[in-house]
Amino acid sequence: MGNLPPVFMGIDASTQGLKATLLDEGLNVVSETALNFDRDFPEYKTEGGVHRHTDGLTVTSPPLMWVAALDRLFERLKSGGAPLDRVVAISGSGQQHGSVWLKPGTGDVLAALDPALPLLDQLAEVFSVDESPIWMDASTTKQCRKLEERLGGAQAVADITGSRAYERFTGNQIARIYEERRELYDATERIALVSSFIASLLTGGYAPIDTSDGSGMNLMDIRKKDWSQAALDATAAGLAAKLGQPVAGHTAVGMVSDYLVRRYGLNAAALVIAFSGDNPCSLAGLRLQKPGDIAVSLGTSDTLFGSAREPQPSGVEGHVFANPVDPGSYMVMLVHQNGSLTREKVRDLVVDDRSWQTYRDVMSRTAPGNNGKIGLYLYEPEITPPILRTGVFRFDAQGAPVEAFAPGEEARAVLESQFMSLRVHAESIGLRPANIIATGGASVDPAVIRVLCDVFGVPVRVAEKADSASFGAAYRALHGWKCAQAGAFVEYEQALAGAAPYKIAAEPDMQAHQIYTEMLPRIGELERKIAEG
Ligand code: XUL
Repeated sequence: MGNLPPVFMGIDASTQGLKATLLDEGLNVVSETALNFDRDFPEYKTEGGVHRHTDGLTVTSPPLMWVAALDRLFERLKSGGAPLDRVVAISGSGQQHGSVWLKPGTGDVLAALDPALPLLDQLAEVFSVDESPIWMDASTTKQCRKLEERLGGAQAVADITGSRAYERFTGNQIARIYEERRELYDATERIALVSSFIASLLTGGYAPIDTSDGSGMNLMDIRKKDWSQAALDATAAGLAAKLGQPVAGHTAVGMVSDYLVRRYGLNAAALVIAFSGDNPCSLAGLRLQKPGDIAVSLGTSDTLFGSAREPQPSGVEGHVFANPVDPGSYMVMLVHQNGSLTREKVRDLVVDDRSWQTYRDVMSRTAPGNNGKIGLYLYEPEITPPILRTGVFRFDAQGAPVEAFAPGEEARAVLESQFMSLRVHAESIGLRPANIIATGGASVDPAVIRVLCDVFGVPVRVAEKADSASFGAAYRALHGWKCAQAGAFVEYEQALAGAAPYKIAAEPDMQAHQIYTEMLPRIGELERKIAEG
């Protein structure tokens, strides 16, 4: 490679597509390419990258499609003149929880790939389960209850694995296949996650699961960062041997295969750094490292995540994962189902022109705290906290239900209750922000940011880049490479010292913050009342 500047590559295997991002050492994009499964691979007949089954609960994707997409991704990079010969490290992000089931001998097939042929031609026969269960699958309630029963309840499962039993979590998906299609389980040598599967295609051998994505399986002891024997035993017999040993997210899991070097001209010295899940990669992409740095992603649903020193898992809500860029801390994540769609519904009720500008004017007729009025807008069943009842629930300052609010009160109420609820539940699993980075569609709206900032009482910065998972994957490639070069762990912050700081979008008004802090207990109480009907 001579003295040419190094390049770091991130591969993002999301539900809907596959993307590559190549960065230089200054973290500038030098090349990018993206494929969409529905559009670019119509032969797999996916919608949004998935197959929804007729039971309404089972959701899968064909793993062979991911193989075909990796072929095409490298072809495009090569034909587009991407500097593949300068890539010194590759890492990646995968949709979490999905599993890839491989027949005995797949490791040997991967090690002996013929560079004259695409991967697709050589890997068509390696899958013992040809439709991979993915995170959207909700078919495993029975297996979830069984796991909780066997381990001593939801809180006990959370205390070990970081989360109560969730339908989409891989262990419960494995349990279902073990129970209902035992012959397929027995015909499987290795169960990979989407992340570790793509890494395996790059190294030409079974790549380990990283502890961060491995935390989304209900199988790992999050403190020991190794499989929990009790969880394995409660899931399926002989499972440890099929999973391999998990490794920390910054670990170099191998070199790129001879296949990639010869077929696409990849640099033979390029390291593959453990792939991880998309949410852990977003944490890396937003450069959250210090406990107290919290990201709030304001999308269809709102996600709040950050790093925490001590795990404080809940048997009701939220997830604790291993931190992908800091083996000494944890990643905590909450998903709030009623996010942007709910805000937009309220906006359309309150302002005729459906604009956020008018919304802001209407909202400014009221003061922070809404004179004690609280409205909970649950158009969708809520995940955090779990509330199946839908509807709009409005209360006066004394907590008595009321039918309607004035437009200004309504406009304010939805934002205040959403963010006060996020704060209540973040605190209940040990997240206390010192800084917030807002991202996602609604993060550009000053009214939204104002309330978010005052509720949490900390400065809010805004990250404009939408695809934090792909950047996170490339940043993790750089981080893992620096650790490998140093022969020791290098702090993530130090590895990314060249990154431009985020701009502050709002500083908190501490008087408003005090009002919200006093209202917090009422939010928790009203949520409990609604959940109980
Ligand atoms: C996280 C989750 C999704 C997937 C796909 O628990 O299920 O965010 O990772 O993005």
